[in-house]
Amino acid sequence: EHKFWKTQPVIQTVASSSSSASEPAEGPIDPPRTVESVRKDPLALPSGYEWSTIDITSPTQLRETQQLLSENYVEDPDASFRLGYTDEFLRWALGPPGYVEDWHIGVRVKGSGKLIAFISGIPMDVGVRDNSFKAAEINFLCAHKKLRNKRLAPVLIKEVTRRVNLKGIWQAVYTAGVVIPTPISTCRYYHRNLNPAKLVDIGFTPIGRGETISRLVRKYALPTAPLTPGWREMTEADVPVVATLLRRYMQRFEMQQVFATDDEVRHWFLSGRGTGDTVEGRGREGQVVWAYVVEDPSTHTITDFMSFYSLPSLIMKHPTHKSLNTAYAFYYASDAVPESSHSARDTPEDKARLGVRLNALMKDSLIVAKQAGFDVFNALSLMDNNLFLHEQLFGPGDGYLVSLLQSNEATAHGYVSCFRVVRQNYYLYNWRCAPIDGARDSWKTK
Ligand code: YNC
Ligand code: MG
Repeated sequence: EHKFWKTQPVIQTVASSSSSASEPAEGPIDPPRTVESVRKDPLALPSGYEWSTIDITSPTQLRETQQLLSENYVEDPDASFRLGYTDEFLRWALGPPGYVEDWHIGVRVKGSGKLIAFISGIPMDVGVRDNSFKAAEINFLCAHKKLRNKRLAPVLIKEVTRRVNLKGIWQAVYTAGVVIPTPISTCRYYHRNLNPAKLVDIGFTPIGRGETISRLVRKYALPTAPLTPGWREMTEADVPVVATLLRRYMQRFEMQQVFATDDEVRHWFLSGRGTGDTVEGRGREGQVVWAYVVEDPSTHTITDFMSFYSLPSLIMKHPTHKSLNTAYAFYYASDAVPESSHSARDTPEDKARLGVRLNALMKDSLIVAKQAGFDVFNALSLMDNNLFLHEQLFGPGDGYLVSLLQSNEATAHGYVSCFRVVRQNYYLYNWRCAPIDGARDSWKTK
């Protein structure tokens, strides 16, 4: 069992809660090391393959990576949907301030040069309870379908670890649909239907007995323009105040991405906005991230911030529909929380006040996403999302499409069937810590 993972500095077993007094403190699992002690030469690959660092500023190399992922990355169990990362998305996700080119790692076939595997890291500051540390966020681990079950993944993981260690960084964060040793947190996906006719047509939303498309259309109908006074697109000038609002809000959670610099805020919320002209309500050509603020019309104070990103899924088995246009809730912040509050210490009044605000923000996000042509809006059960998921008609991903098709109850609750990753498991590498309740967790994977 877990021949590879049992050799790694990860939490191996969940400690029993009764023994918490005798538990070691939160912190690194491995003893401290120096960069000099890190091996200098790359891990050995099976013969016929070679390492190849991917330069994300090269359109050709970006395209090769996009191609590998679009044919071989995460899909649902019957291969109906596959995550459809675009070139623009990869440039955004892999290129934050201070990114290390060396951490974008490809494997090619010697001779032909064909890219057959990939893994990436980006630098990230992580906060876990009372600690914060530099880490790598590991993502986009992918091996070509013909090279599965050959123990290539452990080689990729060890190589990215080596390259991260060479920069004096000893911790990492990552998420996966699979359960390996040992999740520190688990979140569930929720889906909000924006385009009932299409979602039914492609088999994403089941239509129960006694249900009709027109009833679903009525149920999920939205106004055509945002409702909150002062809601507008975030601009460059908003970066410092959004950064302040976000840093304060993130302290509510037990584990977070720390936005240490304003440049990171600028990157994550403004750089992925595409280059083309805005088509009224429909976004720009190649737009990945969508970010909004609420500016109080009388005081001109920025009171709230909201964002989501676009990650389409490829529809594999439908004659006409090829892409499911999916928006994913990203970071948000609001001043409707007490100063230096923690979500676990909210009073019922705090929760009620914040709930009103977040419902308004999410509703406006759904409205702009619908206007921009998104079919479905996804959100995880983390941060303060539980305050709006139900009211905004999000349904939990279930993954059991067939059984849902027979179940009236499911559609009555507005459930939308899930895209493979029903749950997202959160992991830390070389960091021991007690489990974190999903809702206390606010680091968003892409
Ligand atoms: C996975 N997703 O358990 P054991 S998520 C981690 N994350 O090891 P083989 C995984 N480990 O159990 P295959 C994993 N999937 O024997 C498998 N493993 O100890 C482990 N899918 O290797 C697995 N992308 O090469 C087992 O498996 C060992 O051929 C088996 O390849 C796996 O990006 C994979 O879902 C994922 O392309 C490449 O299935 C392949 O199946 C594939 O025989 C479709 O590997 C795409 C997909 C995964 C998306 C993601 C996060 C990855 C995190 C990796 C861990 C990072 C650790 C921190 C490193 C830096 C440290 C510092 C400092
Ligand atoms: Mg393999």
